[in-house]
Amino acid sequence: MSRAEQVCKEVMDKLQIKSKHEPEFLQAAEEVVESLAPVLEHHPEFLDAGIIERLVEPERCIVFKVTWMDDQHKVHVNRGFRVQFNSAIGPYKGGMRFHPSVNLGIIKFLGFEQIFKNSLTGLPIGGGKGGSDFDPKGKSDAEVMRFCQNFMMELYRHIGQFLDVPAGDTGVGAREIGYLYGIYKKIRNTFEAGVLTGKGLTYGGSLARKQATGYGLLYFVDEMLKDKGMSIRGKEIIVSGSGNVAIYATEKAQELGGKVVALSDSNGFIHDPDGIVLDSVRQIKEIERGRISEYVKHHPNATYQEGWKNIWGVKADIALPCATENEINEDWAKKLVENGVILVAEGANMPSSPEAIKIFHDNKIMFGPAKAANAGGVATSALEMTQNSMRLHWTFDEVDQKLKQIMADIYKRASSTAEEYGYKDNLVKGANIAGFLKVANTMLAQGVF
Ligand code: NDP
Ligand code: 2IT
Repeated sequence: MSRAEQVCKEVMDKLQIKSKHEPEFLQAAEEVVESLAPVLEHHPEFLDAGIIERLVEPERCIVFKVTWMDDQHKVHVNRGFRVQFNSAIGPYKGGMRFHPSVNLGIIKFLGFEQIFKNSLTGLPIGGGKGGSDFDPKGKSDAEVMRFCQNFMMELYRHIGQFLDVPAGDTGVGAREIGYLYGIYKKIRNTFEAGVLTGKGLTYGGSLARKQATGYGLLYFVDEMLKDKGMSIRGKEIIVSGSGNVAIYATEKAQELGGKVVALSDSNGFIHDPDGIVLDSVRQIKEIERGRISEYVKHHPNATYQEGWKNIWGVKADIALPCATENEINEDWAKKLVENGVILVAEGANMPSSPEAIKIFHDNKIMFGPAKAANAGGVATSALEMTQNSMRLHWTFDEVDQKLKQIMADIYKRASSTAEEYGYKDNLVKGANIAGFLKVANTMLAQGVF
């Protein structure tokens, strides 16, 4: 075993013990650390500076109580989190997730991924993530507002435009960001627009941020296909989820000539062989905050099936997981391959298990990993911060063009890095290595502390 392999093994052995109750974080760390041995062979200075040991330990984890009152005046207590993982290349940056499954391990996995994703964007943002086990589903606007206000009552002291800039993620959209920003402004008595991104357009939000993750994913897919002499036109596509990422991935896929035939939520999935009518989905999910099953009432050719993971049994050319982590396991990956899928790209964070990724690679399926493929959201958040600093707005087209260029650059960097290190066509390795190099070199330049 080389010195590099030895160090990677020791770091992971220690982490397995220290983080044994954080399986998602261990999964994310394992994949990155496993990718790095060949890089470390060429860079003993990273080993001397303890870069790997330092990378897997968050700079700061904040866990706090959030007390709020529902509409019946019943008192509830939730847990709030902010993990400030790595600030080498810029202020901590990453979304906040409100979902009952949230715990420290989930936020650590998301914050860890964010370090490399943010590095890949080429923009000056460090890695962080936050959230709460609060479930916004079924809550009134007033309840969500009271929760957000009480959440910010503690979070405000840990964030700032030059310190840590949260945004949305699962369960946190424009409504929540509005409430969070309003109360932050009140507590601080200052209009510090750059402290949050994903804001409304009337108070410092960027055009195209709402669309950015989904659009960016399709720009990335377009690059992957173009590289192999193919295009999205005429391809049948399945997209899991029906939230922010899924809706705008579907919109761009349709614009590029693809046919999206299935979408899901956490209850089940719809299959529309005529192609999904996005206006109906928007009405149900964005306006009524309803269930995807309602779609079939308006579209008699479409079918609804309980069990959201069964969406991976639908035959298609392209699969875009855009719901949540570990939604594609080994068996579903085999099913996708059996059904003739040619490309899988991740809109969600870590939606494919390591075994699933291996199946895709072994079967020469084009695979776009989350860190690269869904980086358009956070990249556009960084563009929102830029506009806030300049105190001006770019047009939709200007932001969209920048996003397209960023996604093309990420694709080129991930694929050329993969090739350089002897992993041609393995974008998992390419993204991990390219994302790592910028952060590691910066940590080296900044010294040991
Ligand atoms: P939303 O809350 O807008 O939508 C999530 C969607 O996934 C909903 O349709 C939800 O269904 C469905 N879902 C199915 N199973 C689960 C589950 N177990 N846990 C949570 N959701 C589930 O979130 P986003 O679209 O913003 O995020 C989706 C994924 O994309 C996440 O992995 C997120 O981390 C990632 N991401 C988001 C970015 C962003 O800018 N928003 C940027 C980059 C990545 P239901 O309505 O039934 O809950
Ligand atoms: O996972 C992600 O990259 C996000 N949820 C977006 C983070 C951001 O700061 O825009």
